[in-house]
Amino acid sequence: SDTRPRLLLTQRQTSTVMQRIEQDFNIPAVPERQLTTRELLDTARAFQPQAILISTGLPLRGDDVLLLPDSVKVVATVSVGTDHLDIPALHARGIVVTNTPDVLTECNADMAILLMLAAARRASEYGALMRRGWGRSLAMDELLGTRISGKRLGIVGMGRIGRAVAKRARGFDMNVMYSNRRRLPADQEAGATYFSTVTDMLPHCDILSLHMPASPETDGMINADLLSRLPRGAIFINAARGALVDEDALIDALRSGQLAAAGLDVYRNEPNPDPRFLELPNVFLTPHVGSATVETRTDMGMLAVDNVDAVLNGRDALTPVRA
Ligand code: 8YV
Repeated sequence: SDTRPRLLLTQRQTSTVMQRIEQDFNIPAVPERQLTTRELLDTARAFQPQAILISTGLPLRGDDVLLLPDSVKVVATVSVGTDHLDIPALHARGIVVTNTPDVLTECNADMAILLMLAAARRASEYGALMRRGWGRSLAMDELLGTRISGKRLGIVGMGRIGRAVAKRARGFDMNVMYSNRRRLPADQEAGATYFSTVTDMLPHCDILSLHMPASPETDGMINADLLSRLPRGAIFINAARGALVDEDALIDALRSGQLAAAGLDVYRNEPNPDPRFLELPNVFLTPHVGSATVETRTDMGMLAVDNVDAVLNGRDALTPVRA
């Protein structure tokens, strides 16, 4: 009989990660698409896994946690964000929870810069024009974007990703500011100026970019009041979490010209974002792909499996999520 530890996969991983998993673990059939919460619980009850590999888009909260079988020792999420999981409930059941910090920092920061450039330089509109048939030279003053260099970027949340964005933005000769619960030591500020509140920073931002986790406290924090404090014609970037934003307020600000443009990788309702976003010409939209490179998704999967391996062998997890 198979003595390898039982691992429940909730979706396929990159080929490098799959090779390792198929060699080292006993796994049920690999799902075609990401499982739903219900399917995860049904499979777990039948398969009695010691470990579960999960990711964003598969919520495991509240009473669902109570329905996990006692066999489960570790839930490893292939993500840095943990807002899809009920951490206290998992800990109360004695389950170790791990995430994948650091390995996706660079790719997520790249995504924020991609969104910023695309929004400022009207990438959606140019793309749409090319597909319609360009046909005639653009006038000297037609469909002009906004210069990035020299502009003021406000970063909300100066963790690992915020700092990586600040570093990149400095390379574009931007003036970088940040707001964070606490001021960072000078050598970690990446040349950015500190504001103790988002509210105080907003009037100084040509571009605003979010880099904090979603939580009950930050839900909808970017609301109509805050958006109205930005200079008129500012640009809004979100490669963090849709739940940080009041999307009605965001759509109003984009329609009224309070915001000139937005670059969004995340939405409140994934994978079916508010259809009103699609009607706005001045938004550049991507489908939650900040970490979606071969290298980073492989690093994330490997780190998740390293965590499972550590816990099932009685060692400390490498990157545990603490209470
Ligand atoms: C997703 C992310 O996890 O790490 C995060 O928090 O949002 C992304 O990297 C990734 O799409 C896999 O779920």
